[in-house]
Amino acid sequence: MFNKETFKKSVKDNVKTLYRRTLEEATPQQVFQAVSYAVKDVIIDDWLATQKTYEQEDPKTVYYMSMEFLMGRALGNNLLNLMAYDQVREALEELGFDLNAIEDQEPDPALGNGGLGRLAACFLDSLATLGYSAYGCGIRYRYGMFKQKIENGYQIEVPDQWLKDGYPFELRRPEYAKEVKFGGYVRVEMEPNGKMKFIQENYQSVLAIPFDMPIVGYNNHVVNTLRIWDAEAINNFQLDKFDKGEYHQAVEQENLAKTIVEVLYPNDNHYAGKELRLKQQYFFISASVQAAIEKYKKKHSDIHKFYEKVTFQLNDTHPTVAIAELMRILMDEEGLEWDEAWEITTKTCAYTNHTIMAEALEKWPIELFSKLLPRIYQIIEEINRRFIMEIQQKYPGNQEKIKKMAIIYDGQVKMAHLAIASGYSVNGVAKLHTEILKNQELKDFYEMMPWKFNNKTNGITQRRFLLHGNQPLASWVTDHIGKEWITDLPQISRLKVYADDEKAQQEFMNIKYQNKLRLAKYIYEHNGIEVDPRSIFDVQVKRLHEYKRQLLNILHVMYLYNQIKEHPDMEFYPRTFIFGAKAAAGYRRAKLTIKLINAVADVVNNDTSIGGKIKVVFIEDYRVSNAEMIFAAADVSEQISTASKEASGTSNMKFMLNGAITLGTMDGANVEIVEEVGEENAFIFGLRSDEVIQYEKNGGYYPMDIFNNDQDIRKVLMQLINGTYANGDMEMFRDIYDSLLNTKSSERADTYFILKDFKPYAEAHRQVEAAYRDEKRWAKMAILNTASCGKFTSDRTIQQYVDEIWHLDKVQIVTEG
Ligand code: 26V
Repeated sequence: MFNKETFKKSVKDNVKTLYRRTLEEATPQQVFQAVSYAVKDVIIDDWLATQKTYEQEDPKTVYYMSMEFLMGRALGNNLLNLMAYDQVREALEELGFDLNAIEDQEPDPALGNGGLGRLAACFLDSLATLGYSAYGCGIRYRYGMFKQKIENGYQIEVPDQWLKDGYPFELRRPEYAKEVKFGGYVRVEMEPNGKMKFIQENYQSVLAIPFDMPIVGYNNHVVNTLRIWDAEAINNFQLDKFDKGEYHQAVEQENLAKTIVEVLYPNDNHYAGKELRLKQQYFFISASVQAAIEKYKKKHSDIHKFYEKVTFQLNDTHPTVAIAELMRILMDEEGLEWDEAWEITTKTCAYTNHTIMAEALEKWPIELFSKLLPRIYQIIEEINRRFIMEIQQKYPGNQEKIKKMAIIYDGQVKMAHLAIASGYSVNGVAKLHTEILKNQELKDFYEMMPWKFNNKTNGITQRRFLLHGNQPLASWVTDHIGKEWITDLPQISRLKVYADDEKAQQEFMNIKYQNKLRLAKYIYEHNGIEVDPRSIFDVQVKRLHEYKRQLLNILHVMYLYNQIKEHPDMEFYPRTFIFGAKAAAGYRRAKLTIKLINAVADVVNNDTSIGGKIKVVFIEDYRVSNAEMIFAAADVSEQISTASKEASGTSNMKFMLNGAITLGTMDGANVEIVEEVGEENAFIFGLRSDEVIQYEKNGGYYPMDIFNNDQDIRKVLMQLINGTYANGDMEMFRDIYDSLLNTKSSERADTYFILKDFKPYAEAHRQVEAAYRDEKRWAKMAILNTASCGKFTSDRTIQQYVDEIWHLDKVQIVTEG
């Protein structure tokens, strides 16, 4: 159990042993380290107890395989889940420190890009809190998601050195290291019993070293493990190799190890076909699959029943080589026949699809793939051969089907096809998304194997995004309905009775105001911009991508600004438009959109003639830690993707939890948010997904008609090319102008229907303004949003994965004392 005095002593001892200093002499970073080590000590007992219970009870385990885990800071979250937050805060106060300031010393472990990586982190939290045996398996990137600096309005990428001071919540486990082999060739040998033996030769290999991070469940003593793999050279550089001509190979192995885990690819929804990325994929998958089999064999003698105790969830196609790696180990190392290995594999692996953006589909050139992973490629060829036979059996003579569904076709290995053909489950991440998969993108697969397809609408953890991120609101909720919501979010609907209660409304909006003050202070300190906390905080934070349409948002700001300039006396409720977004380093149009947002901010924020009615703020380096504060302060949640393009979205749920109101399209999980809260408590506009899909089938629409017939829109677009926001430079934003009207390139004009949705969007904004003026109405809507978000907890999502896909056993940890 947690003891304050012991904890204080432990912190003091830690600074002494770690830094040979007294607490008074320690730097803030050193205090953070000392506190975190003391917290880790508290965690270790539960961690051991959890492992022991798992060994005794032998529950089925899910391995959540993911290239990305966007964890965010651990210290505060761990303390909350350990039920030790208040005591530690007091202990530190007694030592003269502020826990919040110490939390701010922690780097954000940012081993992910956006939604997909953050979802993995929420899932780990829910798995531990619900008491399920689970491992997260991933990569310990030396450099996580880049830090974003804004210079002269442009994004600059700066390396994220999250490990430079050492990370206190990880544990190196060299005793579980695994060898991973790349390249070479496969030699086939005939064994005396007539069986073929496949031996990889002349390969390069690296040693995968696991680092474990504790995943603390809420108030239940469960501590699961996130296992991320580091790479080391296998044979430390041997000089005697020099003479044997193996010198080069030794150097190459050394380099391979160094580069393989060097950096997270900062792409989101865009596939680039880089060899190093395939190396990363096979590296962590081979190590993880080996570890899972080794662990299973410690307790079980019959490998045929592997799937009864183990399941692999593949987070998108990035970990899909797990299928072939499992086949390889079962056949080449465990000596199973193809059919036996296939039965086990297909009952072990399940796949989640996270996007329908065609540019994100992973396809590897055969040449590259077979060179890097010769044995794995052979196995995939055989899976493909058999799968094609199945297709032919089901659709005799139908070449079209083979062309559309084959795993290897046109010189490419298609990872999604491999995942669908070889897994027992394929799921989308929101109702609409799953329907689009079944009826459009993956139609042929669905027709052939409908039983594999299912939906698991995403969710988020209320423990990080309310209990930790918005402590005033969390306390208010608990004061009104008790604390059950922390582990049973649907209980939050009991707040509905307060929606019309004037006192509750005032308290709720006052908390929102306090959170807006906190964000205003942050903005002032980071951007030097003064924003009015009484203005409407209208927020769009997410990765920058054309389909998410930050461009629609900023074009609308330009339109509003024009309106105010043209009609200085018009009624206008002050608005603060807040953006936060990283663009992939090579995504030029996305980066130009960031520049445009900052250029508009420069002009609008400094135009004294509009009396501060509009402010535009671009928050630098949007990440999990500042996200928590941003959600808490938002009035309006911008969820304006082109309908059919956003698989789910999860920031929409975090905003809702914090009482922000959705301004959005009928896309992704927005559809289900509206279902829960009612259309009257959200602002919905724009084309529906079926309309978008219909237009796309017909080759698009003519944005030029809109440009010609609508002078407001025309004026805004002309301002992109007349230098209004570019100090007279008429070329700076021309690419954006062209993308909307397509005066040249071969790409379709306005691919994302920005002009088509512009006026409906402006109208929705007018409704937002009217609603906000009516304070009671707004407070009621805000409370109802918080009260209606019960469905969107990742606890519900995980329970559905457990019930409908994984079938795990629930475990209880019994601790001494
Ligand atoms: C895709 C790719 C493609 C290959 C190269 C690098 C790379 C890196 C990341 C991704 C992930 C794209 C998919 C993704 O993040 N999808 C998002 O998943 C969220 C969780 O399900 C969902 O809420 C978002 O709507 C969806 O865009």
